[in-house]
Amino acid sequence: MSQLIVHQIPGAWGLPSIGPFGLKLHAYLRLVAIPYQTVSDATPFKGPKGKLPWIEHDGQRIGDSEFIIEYLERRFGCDPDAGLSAAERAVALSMQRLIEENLYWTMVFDRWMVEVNWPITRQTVLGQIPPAVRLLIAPFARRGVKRQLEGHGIGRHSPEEIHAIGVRDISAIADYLGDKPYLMGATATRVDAAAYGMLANIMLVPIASPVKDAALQRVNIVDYVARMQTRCFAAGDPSDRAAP
Ligand SMILES: N[C@@H](CCC(=O)N[C@@H](CS)C(=O)NCC(=O)O)C(=O)O
Repeated sequence: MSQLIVHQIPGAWGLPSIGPFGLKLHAYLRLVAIPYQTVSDATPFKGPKGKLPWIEHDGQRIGDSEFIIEYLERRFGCDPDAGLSAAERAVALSMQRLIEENLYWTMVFDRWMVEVNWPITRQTVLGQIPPAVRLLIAPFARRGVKRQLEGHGIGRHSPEEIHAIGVRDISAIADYLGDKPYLMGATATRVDAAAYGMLANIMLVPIASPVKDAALQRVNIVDYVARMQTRCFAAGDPSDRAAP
């Protein structure tokens, strides 16, 4: 079996990927102990969906973190959600959608549209692109993201409204987590990989945001992110191990 290669947004700020879906995949792969290697791509365009992350494995190229995880579960027989009931799976999926389809866009807004954050995003998220080219294409990339935000709908709101939306999502995550170690109870499941990938990319990065401030004020979320970090990364780098 060939090595699993993950194409991702590069790591920075102490995170192995500063893309929430790439970091989710790192977390998932470590939860299920599948060895992998990463390649940081300067742009998302090479991937089968034109987005990052995507993987190469056994001659196949698969895009989208969810489709990648479904492939891995079929291919490697892993299933961190095996202990969940159908009703619990439904709740986990709803929570994941809140995180990936709503909270995500508030993070994109803060990184790309908030003036004080833009130079940091340009320097780091586009950091693989040679500086002279980066300065030329950065405004086009930024305009593309603005169009995505408007297409989603969230970009039509004021900054205050967008931040209120993000803060509500953070509250919902914190209230649902309560005093459980992981979102669905005692064990980490798929949704925790998604939640960690997003929350770490909001809370542990030098991007100013009221959404980040709200998350940092919820002690259970701060502890949860630290718990996931230890759970997933304390054992070292699985790319050092041989492929199964
Ligand atoms: N549903 C996708 C979302 C991936 C995604 O939105 N990736 C972003 C980076 S975090 C991307 O590649 N954006 C570039 C673009 O949209 O042009 C997944 O789960 O992988």
